[in-house]
Amino acid sequence: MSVDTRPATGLSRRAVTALAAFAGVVSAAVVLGVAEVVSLFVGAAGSPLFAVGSLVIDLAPAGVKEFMIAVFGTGDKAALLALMGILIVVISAAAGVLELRRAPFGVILLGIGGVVAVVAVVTRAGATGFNGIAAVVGGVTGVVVLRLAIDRLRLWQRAAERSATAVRVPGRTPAAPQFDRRRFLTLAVVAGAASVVAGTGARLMNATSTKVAAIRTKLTLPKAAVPAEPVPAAAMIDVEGISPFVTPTADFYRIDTALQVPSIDPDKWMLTITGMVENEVTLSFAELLTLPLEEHLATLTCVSNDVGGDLIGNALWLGYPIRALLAQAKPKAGADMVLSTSIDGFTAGTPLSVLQDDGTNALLAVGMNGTPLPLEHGFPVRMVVPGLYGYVSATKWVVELKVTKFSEDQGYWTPRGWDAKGPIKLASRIDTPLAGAAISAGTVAIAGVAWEQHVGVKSVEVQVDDGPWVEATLADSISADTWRQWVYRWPASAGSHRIQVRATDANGKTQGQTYQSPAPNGSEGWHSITVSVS
Ligand SMILES: Nc1nc2c(c(=O)[nH]1)N[C@H]1C(S)=C(S)[C@@H](COP(=O)(O)O)O[C@H]1N2
Ligand SMILES: [Mo]
Repeated sequence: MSVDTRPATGLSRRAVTALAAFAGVVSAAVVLGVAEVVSLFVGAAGSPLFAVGSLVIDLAPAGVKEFMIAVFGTGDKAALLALMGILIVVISAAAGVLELRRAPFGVILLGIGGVVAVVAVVTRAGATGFNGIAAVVGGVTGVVVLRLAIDRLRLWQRAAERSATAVRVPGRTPAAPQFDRRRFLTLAVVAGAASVVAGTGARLMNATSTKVAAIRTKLTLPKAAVPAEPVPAAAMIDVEGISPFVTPTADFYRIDTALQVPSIDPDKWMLTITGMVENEVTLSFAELLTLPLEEHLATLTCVSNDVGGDLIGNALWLGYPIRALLAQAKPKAGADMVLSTSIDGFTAGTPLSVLQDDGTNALLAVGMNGTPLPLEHGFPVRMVVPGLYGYVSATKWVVELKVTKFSEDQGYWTPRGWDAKGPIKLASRIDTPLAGAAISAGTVAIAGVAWEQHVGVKSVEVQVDDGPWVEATLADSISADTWRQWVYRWPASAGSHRIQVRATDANGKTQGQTYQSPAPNGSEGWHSITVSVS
């Protein structure tokens, strides 16, 4: 009788190497998968795979590029990606083996890969440092997974060795190696599979938003049939620190419930007008662009804007009057609301009468400050309704207008504690000096903005400490739909001072002092700051 000396759960050196290589490949999948998923939130430009590819293209000497094109023709990009894939597998497998045999060089190798990914991402055209977060998070997660996997592999290896040398009872296998084997395999398989599945899904979504962003960049909007007048100099006050009369798009506040910005291909966009109408109307993006578009400046405000807050911006919108589309649809008697729906399910309930009013420039907007709407501001089409808070009117990525009744339908925020109707309240804000600022005695420009869209602001007053209310100088009003800038030149004396502002609207109503928080229908109260003068 011969004795079987093979360990029951033994691991040859070659098997351990292969498993370490496998762990390395899994950790690379984790890097890419996690980065892809995080890119959903920090922007598709955060996705490292294509960023590294385009970095390689940028850095490759001309000769290499020509060689690639000569050999692969129009398949050169696919060939590059395939080559990158092979390189990633080989390098990450090597990182796994290195981590097992020469730790921490495996982690260092993987880390270098992560750094290359971050550099590639942040150096791409249009990318920001923020986009780099995805590769950083991916890289760190990958390193953690590699370390854990290699540790577990070592435990498994040791347990296998122990059990191989132990005196063995026939018919019984030691349990320890199986336990460690399971721990290693579970980690590697679960991390690998989750990364591949989630990463692939995220990549598809990122590819769509990259594609839509490219379509938007190439898009040229038609000229307005009804252009806005240029803003006269008298409508603007030149004081450092005051909100610019037209808010640059990059500084425009953004509020929505979208965890991921919807990506709509304008060729596939379609608006339907449904509900209580004589004629259902459908409108494609191409059709919308052939209509006589109008340009209007309008200030948009969020109902959540607290006293002194910055959830407000003024922009030049290009779009088609919603009243004209409703006229085609012919709302039926009894309807009093238009429920607009975004592609992501958000809804807003707007009074039908406001949208039909000849004096309200409610737009189905395609342009903002001279460019197509940015993706996060509703590309390709959104609503803008002067005089109403955004939550009841300014639906971004809008795809449906349902003519209905307030008694039958409600917008997204209504069952969540906000009023069904949201007319904008009269408000004013001190932009400069900043609260808590230390300033020098002498003449100090106190300046800011005041608004009550669609009603208009008639005057603004400033009070310092318990002094009298003094009229500020107002910039000219170009329409009741935009905010007005104001300034008061204050002879500041040394000491700590409280500054307050209040506005009076075109109807003669003055802002009240009593503070009200934003819910359920918008904040109220005087904006008040304290400064110290020396
Ligand atoms: N699809 C969609 N549209 C939306 C919202 C939203 O959550 N989803 N929020 C609304 C709110 S509350 C406001 S204040 C404005 C803000 O528009 P902005 O992000 O372009 O400034 O969009 C409105 N339109
Ligand atoms: Mo809002």
